[in-house]
Amino acid sequence: MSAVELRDLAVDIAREAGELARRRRDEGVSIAASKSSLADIVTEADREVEALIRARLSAERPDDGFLGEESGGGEGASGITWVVDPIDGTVNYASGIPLYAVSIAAVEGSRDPDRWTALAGVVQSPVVGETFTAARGEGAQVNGARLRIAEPGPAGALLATGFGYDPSTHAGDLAAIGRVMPIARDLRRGGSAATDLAYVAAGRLDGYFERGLAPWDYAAGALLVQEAGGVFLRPEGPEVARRLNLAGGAGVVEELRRRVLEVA
Ligand code: LIP
Repeated sequence: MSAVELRDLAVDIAREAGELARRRRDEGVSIAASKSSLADIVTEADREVEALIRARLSAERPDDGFLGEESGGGEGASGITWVVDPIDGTVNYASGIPLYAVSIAAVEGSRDPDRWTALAGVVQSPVVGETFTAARGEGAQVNGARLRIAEPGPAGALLATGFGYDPSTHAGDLAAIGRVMPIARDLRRGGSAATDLAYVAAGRLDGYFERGLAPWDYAAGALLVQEAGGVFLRPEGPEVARRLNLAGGAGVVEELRRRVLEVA
């Protein structure tokens, strides 16, 4: 199956999954559990949507591997692994904020984000009605329109970031924001990494930085950014557990890297 065919399969599944998520939200959301901290929640819908995605992929591509936020992973025999965040922006979703996305990516070669090659990705925004798609070497689109990253204007870069669920990390993140603001026109904290990355690919944001994302948060969005002419970078640094994730044009990414990591 080609990258385009993998993309098209992911789109079909993401649209069905997005509609399920939206329907469950309208019916009322129940929090199933907290995970790494009280702030890190999972809803019954997260689990149900991931089960739908996993079942559809298993039926269509039984030999592929799976790596999902809620149900973990299974090795495949095909060399292809599906990396899935059923509802990225779970806190938004549980709170009734309509900025959440289904993120599905197909990667090959390894299950290690530093070594895999992303072939296809989709970020589905069910409430806004936008389907962001990319196939390796085929560009990136939103609802069929070609995506291209933007460069900052004279007022500075419109940037996005996020904070982890561990309150003890927030002081360091806020200090990093203080070092970044001199190059920013403004800062957004949307609450969905996959959506932030899709917006960088669409030129709506000039750059994005956030520590400590999970592979399913960025697997699809990173490919969108790259196929839209941008850079997605996870520089090695001292905080291995909270690896920095950067996206944008090359100049913005380098400036963010220097300022967040405090390197010359
Ligand atoms: C979320 C990310 C967000 C980040 C949150 C969380 P989840 O993913 O999309 O950018 O700031 O801490 O990781 O948990 O909603 O799938």
